[in-house]
Amino acid sequence: MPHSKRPAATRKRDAAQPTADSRIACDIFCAVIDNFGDIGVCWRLARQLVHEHGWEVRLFVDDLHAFQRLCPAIDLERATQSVEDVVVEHWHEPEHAGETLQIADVVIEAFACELPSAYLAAMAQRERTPVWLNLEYLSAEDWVADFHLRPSPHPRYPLLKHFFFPGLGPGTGGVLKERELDAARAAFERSADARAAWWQSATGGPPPGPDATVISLFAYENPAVDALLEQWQDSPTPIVLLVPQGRISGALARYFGVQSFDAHACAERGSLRAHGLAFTEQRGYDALLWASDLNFVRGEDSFVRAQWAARPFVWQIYPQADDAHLPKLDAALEHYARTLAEAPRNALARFWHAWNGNGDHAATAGSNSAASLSHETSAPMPPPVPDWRDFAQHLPAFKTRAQAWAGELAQAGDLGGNLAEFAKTQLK
Ligand code: TRH
Repeated sequence: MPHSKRPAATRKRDAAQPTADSRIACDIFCAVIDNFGDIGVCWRLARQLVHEHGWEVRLFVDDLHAFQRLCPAIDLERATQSVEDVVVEHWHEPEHAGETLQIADVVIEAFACELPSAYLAAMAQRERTPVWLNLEYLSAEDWVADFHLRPSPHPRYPLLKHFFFPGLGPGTGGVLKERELDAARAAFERSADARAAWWQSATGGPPPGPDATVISLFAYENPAVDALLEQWQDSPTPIVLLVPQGRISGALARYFGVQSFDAHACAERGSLRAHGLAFTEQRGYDALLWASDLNFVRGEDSFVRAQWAARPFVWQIYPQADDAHLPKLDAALEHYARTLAEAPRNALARFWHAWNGNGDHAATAGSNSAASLSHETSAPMPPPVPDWRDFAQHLPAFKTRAQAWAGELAQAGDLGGNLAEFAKTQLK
């Protein structure tokens, strides 16, 4: 079953746990639309299928630059390379993957990217029909469980595609979680030395004292950030802000009146001390979440990692046309905030919505009088202001809930394991 012409490196299984399905060959196709989430999810899944399930994985990706940001071992010049026992193919044009015509047992098209037509035709010719999965974007909405694993016959070829839906609840594909993740977090939390080493390498100094609230900020450009920085500056207790270099860095630079706010930047104003951090290799991002008391995350993969970090978080969802993302934000809140008491639940919803620019929600919830007023007078609505004091008073409740939620989420199962199990049932 394995790909016949694999580089020898991929056939080595020293690092992998050999399992019953160790000979399954899998091709993952990833077209990078924007940012890091597409490749972030595919890279995580590829590694997991190799190292936890013993599969042979080729990852076709069309943007090696984006990939290299979270995996510095990627060589931009190489068409084919083996990294951590995953064969990485630079998918340079739609037909490229068809050249080799080595069709895998399991073919995953990520996020509805289109398979090369020659590859698709060869899939139909293969003696043993491959298992074909479309890995969808994560949504916490209820309909996801109904559509998860629905088959869809190809209109021309005798091929069946199944839709694999990640989700936060039972009956969905779950979300990615490596087997050793909880143990790695526990080890970091237990070890004062590991934490001190992390702070030294990330910020050049020791960890802050226990009275400080440590906040990581991974975000898109956001008009609400200035108001939040001002509130942190005026906070009665110290705030230490950790900002990985990226789309929000310009706002920090403007706020502190400096040229840029990239790695190694450090600035203070009032109670707020902010550090610019280097964008790390993907595994390194988890430690930032573990080192913080509160995490601002975005998109898909960091949103999931924040949940496994079992700490309070604020989600900036990937914005879509016509506010199509807002029901998804509410669906996530419904799961995550389900068992919170009314006051913290409402404060959480207000804050998340304000951070996502949704003044309507803040007005409905009665927290943003400026927004309510302009609604009545039909003047253009000012950007909603996230109310830090309103949110921060509930941090202990959010912390307790975050810990319980990580346990609940685990019940949906790990996406990599769920996907491997399903594929095996189809390969029989
Ligand atoms: O980069 P994103 O905004 O990606 C988004 C989402 O996936 C969205 O759903 C999708 O539609 C859009 O892209 C096209 O956010 P996300 O999903 O959190 O991905 C960020 C990745 O970057 C994640 O795998 C973690 C990783 N990362 C690092 O490797 N190092 C770092 O220092 C940081 C901050 C992140």
